[in-house]
Amino acid sequence: MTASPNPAPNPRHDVRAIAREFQTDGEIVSAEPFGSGHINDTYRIVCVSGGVPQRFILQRLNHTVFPNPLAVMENLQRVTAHLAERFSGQPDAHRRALALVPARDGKPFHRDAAGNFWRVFPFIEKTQAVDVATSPAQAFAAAKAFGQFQKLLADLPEPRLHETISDFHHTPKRLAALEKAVAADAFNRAALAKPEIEFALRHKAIGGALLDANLPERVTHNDTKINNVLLDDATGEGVCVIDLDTVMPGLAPCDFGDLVRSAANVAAENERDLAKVEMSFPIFESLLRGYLSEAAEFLTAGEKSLLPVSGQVITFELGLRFLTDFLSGDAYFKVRRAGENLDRCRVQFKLFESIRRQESAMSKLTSAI
Ligand code: ADP
Ligand code: GN1
Ligand code: MG
Repeated sequence: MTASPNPAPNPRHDVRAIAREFQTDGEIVSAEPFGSGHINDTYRIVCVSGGVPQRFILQRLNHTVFPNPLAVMENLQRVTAHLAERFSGQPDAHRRALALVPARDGKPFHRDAAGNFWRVFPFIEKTQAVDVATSPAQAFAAAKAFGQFQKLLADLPEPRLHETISDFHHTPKRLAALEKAVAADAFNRAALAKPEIEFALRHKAIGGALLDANLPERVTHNDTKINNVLLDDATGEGVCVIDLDTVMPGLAPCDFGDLVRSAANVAAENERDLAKVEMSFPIFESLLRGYLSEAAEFLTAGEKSLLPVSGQVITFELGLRFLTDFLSGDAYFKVRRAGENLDRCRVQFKLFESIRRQESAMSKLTSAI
């Protein structure tokens, strides 16, 4: 399934005028909402210079979600520069690392009069982002790209990256946030989500499975859903890892777990027919093989042994986050319809059960590789 357009471009933003604040050549001939990310406002811009069109991504950083935009931009500059250096000299190097187009004043972002932070990236041509993996080969390619991403960033020079969202994958704190939202019930929605709230409390024990394992801190992506890697139209290979706002210190199995959550679910993230939701074992196997094709050389035995449970943890955690957002009036994740965050939560909890049922098979396979 190819990423569908974002539903609600914000009419308050004059995106063409904002695009003109960046060092792009020529006349801006179009600016359309693009992609299906849940957080930022993303537009595809076409500039024409000397009759030649060139495409860019123009994006407003969601500063409600990322309270320190300068820290995000600093991380982004360091990470993209490091990746560019690591890919330099290799075939297709210019498509492999996300790059920033500077603003006219030389800064890596433009701040508009309302205080919004905007940035521009060259559009990575001849690629697609998919919301659901359509084949094991596609899952392998995506997981390999994220494994390579962790590998290439292992020697990012000091200092430690900023934590752009604190406790992002701290599942017990996510549960505490849910409990707070239930107690406040600010939108009178708790009664609509009684079974889901009970489910969350019943399964809280899974929350510490990665955090309590004393794993090494690494530079991780933290948002490895499958539509955050661009796949080559011709070869299907993972070309470029994108959406780098959450790249920060983290745990390697969290990245693998989010891949399982997003790519091994055969149904859409907001599917209403829960009978369709399950984890595909062949996709899991391809994710594992793809990820390990790059990560096996640096993972510790402890990290590797937690890969089979990581999908459960991150799926449970995202279920908590969707539920909390539903109860809090949909302030965090973009929604296209009323109740969408509750539907998304139900999908995650159903998927969690499916992943859990397959735990011993996943462990057996992981030990055998
Ligand atoms: P969000 O944080 O809202 O998910 P993303 O940075 O992931 O925002 O961008 C949303 C979507 O825009 C991506 O899933 C992808 O489809 C598309 N996209 C983002 N950057 C690029 C790029 N440089 N080239 C091509 N497509 C891109
Ligand atoms: C968000 O930005 P996007 O759409 O790639 C979210 C992830 C969730 C994901 C669920 C910064 O990712 O944590 O797993 O939605 N990103 C942030 O689809 O919260
Ligand atoms: Mg994204």
